[in-house]
Amino acid sequence: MNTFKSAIYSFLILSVILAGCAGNPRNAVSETAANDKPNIVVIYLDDLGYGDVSAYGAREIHTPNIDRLATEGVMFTDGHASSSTCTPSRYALLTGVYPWRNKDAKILPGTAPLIIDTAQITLPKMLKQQGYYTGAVGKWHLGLGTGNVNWNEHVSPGPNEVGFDYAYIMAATQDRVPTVYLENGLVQGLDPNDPIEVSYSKNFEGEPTGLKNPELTTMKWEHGHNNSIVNGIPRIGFMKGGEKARWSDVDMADHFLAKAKDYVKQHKNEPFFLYYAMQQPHVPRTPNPRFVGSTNLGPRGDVIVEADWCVGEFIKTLEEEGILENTLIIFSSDNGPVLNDGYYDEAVERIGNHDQNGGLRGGKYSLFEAGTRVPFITYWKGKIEAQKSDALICQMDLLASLAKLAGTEVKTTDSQELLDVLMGKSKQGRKSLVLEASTRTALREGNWLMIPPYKGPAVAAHVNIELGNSPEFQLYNLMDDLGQQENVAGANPEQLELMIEHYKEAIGSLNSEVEQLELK
Ligand code: NG6
Ligand code: CA
Repeated sequence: MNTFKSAIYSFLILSVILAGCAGNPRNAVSETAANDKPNIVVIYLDDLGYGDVSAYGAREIHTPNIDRLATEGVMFTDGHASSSTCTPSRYALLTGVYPWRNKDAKILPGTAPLIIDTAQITLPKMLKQQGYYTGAVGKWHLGLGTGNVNWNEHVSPGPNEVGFDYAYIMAATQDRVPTVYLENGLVQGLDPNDPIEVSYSKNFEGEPTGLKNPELTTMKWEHGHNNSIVNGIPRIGFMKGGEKARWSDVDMADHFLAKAKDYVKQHKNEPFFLYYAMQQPHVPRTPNPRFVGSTNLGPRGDVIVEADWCVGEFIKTLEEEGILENTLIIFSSDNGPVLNDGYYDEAVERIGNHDQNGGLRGGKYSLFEAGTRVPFITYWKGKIEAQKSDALICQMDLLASLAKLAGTEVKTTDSQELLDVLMGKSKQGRKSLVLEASTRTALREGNWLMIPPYKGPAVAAHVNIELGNSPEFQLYNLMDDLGQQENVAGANPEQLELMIEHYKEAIGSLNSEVEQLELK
């Protein structure tokens, strides 16, 4: 080959290489550089219990896809939501702030204003500042607008104003109106000639309700949930109009999955963050017909299998797009499990041998362990070594930890930087954590859990869950007694005193209900 020809060949080869790089910017950077800013996906389920996943011990429900994350990643056995209900946990996850610092961070109606301050640093905002494209798909439940939302116009502020470049959401919960999806603040499929009206105080004239028209319902309400009827399901709150925009409950999982997949495909060439907030197994449990009967537990079990399938399909997309190795997946749940949460759906009757709590006491709404200790998994193919971790960690810690991963630092009081723990490189988790249930709080320190005295029922009657209320101080040693069967406050007065002191320091004057308690 003469010099001229070989020069041409070299030029052609170089051109091919460069063209390849231009097509996929990731190829242009070294592997280490690319991994500096991996994609980050938070898969967040709604009311999934510690014992609802087969990797965590479930035998009556098979969750092979979530199990894959758990067995090939870090499976945390002491990972916590910040609260035992939805809104406060999501608030803490996205802001890195304890929910009890914000009096509005409680279960919200579908008409509530946004409770995140738009000036506040958030997980998506921080990642956006680091060059990430940020998106939310699924359940929001953090409020929208500033009050008196007009659902027929652009609804704002919302996810887009707190750091999400893209948002495809349901406003509140599957059991609350409005039963429509919003994409970047706009109700999808809305016919302007059929405007939506929403109220949480009174019904619209002539509209049927679950209370007055049980004959129109296909799912029966047990407590609450007797206002407007949509798709045969009576909901919380009243809604009129927007017929064409109303979601299909049985297609919701597929719908969110499709949006999450599209999002990945559209942003695979840049670092992206996705908050994929599934609606299962919150009520109303409406498995797609493909999943009906996939467990013997009725709809609650079936929607968990459906959610697991979604996880599998989602991972498949990352694989097909060639970005699984460059994506950190964090899987968790917003709070612990509940069986009857207001509808008759056989969750209680068909529970059989399944233990949604995985041996823990309490459940959703509770200060006992099952309220906040949830499946918590980190997975990053080729980067995270498979292991179990008993480190104490909380979803609130994602802000500071993922900031480190993204190459920055955030000033936070509550969120702790535990990136090495998330990555399975360290088992030194938190030393302490304040846990919340409604506005009640408890202190975890090492293996000790201290619950101050609270008025109120020991058991929430309808949901049949022990709330953790007692006229006495409670102290549990979780090392020997994970099931919290024995209050050892009396036997450990010094430990109790110490924890009361630390509790007061941690809570300060910020929790009004706790202030009213007479701490001995
Ligand atoms: C409760 C609802 C419950 C559920 C919960 C919120 C009644 C009687 N109960 O008020 O069904 O919607 O709020 O759940 O209405 S969470 O997971 O979003 O916190
Ligand atoms: Ca929830």
